[in-house]
Amino acid sequence: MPRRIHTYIQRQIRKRGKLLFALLDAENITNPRDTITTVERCDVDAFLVGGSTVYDQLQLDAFVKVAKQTTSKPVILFPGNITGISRHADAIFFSSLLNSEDPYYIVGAQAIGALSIQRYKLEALPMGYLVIGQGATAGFIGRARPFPTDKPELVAMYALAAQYLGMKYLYLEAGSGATETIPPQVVQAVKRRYSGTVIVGGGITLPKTAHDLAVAGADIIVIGNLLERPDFVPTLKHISASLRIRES
Ligand code: 1GP
Repeated sequence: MPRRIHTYIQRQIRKRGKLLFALLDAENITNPRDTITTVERCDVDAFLVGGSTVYDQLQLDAFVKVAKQTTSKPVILFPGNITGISRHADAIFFSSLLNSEDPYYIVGAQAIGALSIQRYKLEALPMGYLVIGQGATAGFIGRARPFPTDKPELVAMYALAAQYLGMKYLYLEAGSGATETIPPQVVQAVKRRYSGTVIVGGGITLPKTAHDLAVAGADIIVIGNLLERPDFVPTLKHISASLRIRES
C-alpha cells in the first residue's frame, strides 16, 4: 500500500518546519466550496474532515467529495466514530483514544472501521489520541479520563507508549472550542519522549497561542472552530505566518 499522504506530510515538515491543518465539520459548514477555497488561500497544508458527533455518513461522504473537487491539498479523515469514514478521502487518521475508559474508543470502533478502510483502499495514518484538560465534546463522547493539564509527565508516558505501539502520529486534544488550550509544557514533555509527529488542537484561535505551541514542539497545529466564524481569514493568515519558524 503506497504511503502517499504520510510521505507528503513528512516532506512538508522537512520543508516548512511547522504545518497548519484546517479541520472542517461537515455538519457545520454550509457552503463547503467557498469555505475550502478561502481556507486554502490562507496557506494551510491539509484539510481534516471530521468531528466527535458526525452521525450522517451520507452528508460526510458528499462533503468529502466536494472537498476533493475543490482543493489540491490532501483531505484526511479525522473520525470520532465509524460514521466518520468516507471512500472519497485521501487518508484517515486511524486513531485510538488511549485515555478512554471505554474499550470501544480504544480498539472497538477501529476493528469495525478497519474493514471499510481496507475496502476503500484508504491510507491509514496510525495515531494515538490523547484528551487533555477540558476535553469538550471529544472527551465526553469518547469517555476520556482527561489528563490534568499540570501533569505533563503523565501525558508523556502515554506518548511513549503510543510510540512503542507503532503510532507515528500523536494528537494532543484540548477539545473543540476549549477555553484552555494544551499548555506548551505538555507539548515539551511529550517531545522529550516521543519521536513521531505531534499534532496539537483544541481552542486555538490566536496566532500567539499557535506560535508558542509550535515553539514548544508541535509539528502540526489544527484549527477548527475559528473557521466557522464569518471573519476568520485575517486571523487564519496570521496563525499561518506565526508558524513560519524553525526549531533551533
Ligand atoms: C478539535 O482539536 C480540534 O478536535 C480543533 O479544535 O475546533 O477548537 O479549533 P478547535
